[in-house]
Amino acid sequence: MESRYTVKGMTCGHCAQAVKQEIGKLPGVTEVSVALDTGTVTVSAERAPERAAVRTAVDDAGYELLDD
Ligand SMILES: [Cu+2]
Repeated sequence: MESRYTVKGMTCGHCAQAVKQEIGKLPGVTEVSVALDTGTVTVSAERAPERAAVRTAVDDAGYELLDD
């Protein structure tokens, strides 16, 4: 299944890569894609990761998960 999040502060491919890498470490996540223009992060996973875990991953990458 897919979940979408909005992340603040990503400006380039390196930012996107950092976020992809951290979220990609979460259990069950199979794919992470980033749309830089909107800050939208789409996560494919066997089951949706806990929002708190996604928040921590985004924090670890150095960015901020926005509440929708
Ligand atoms: Cu960047």
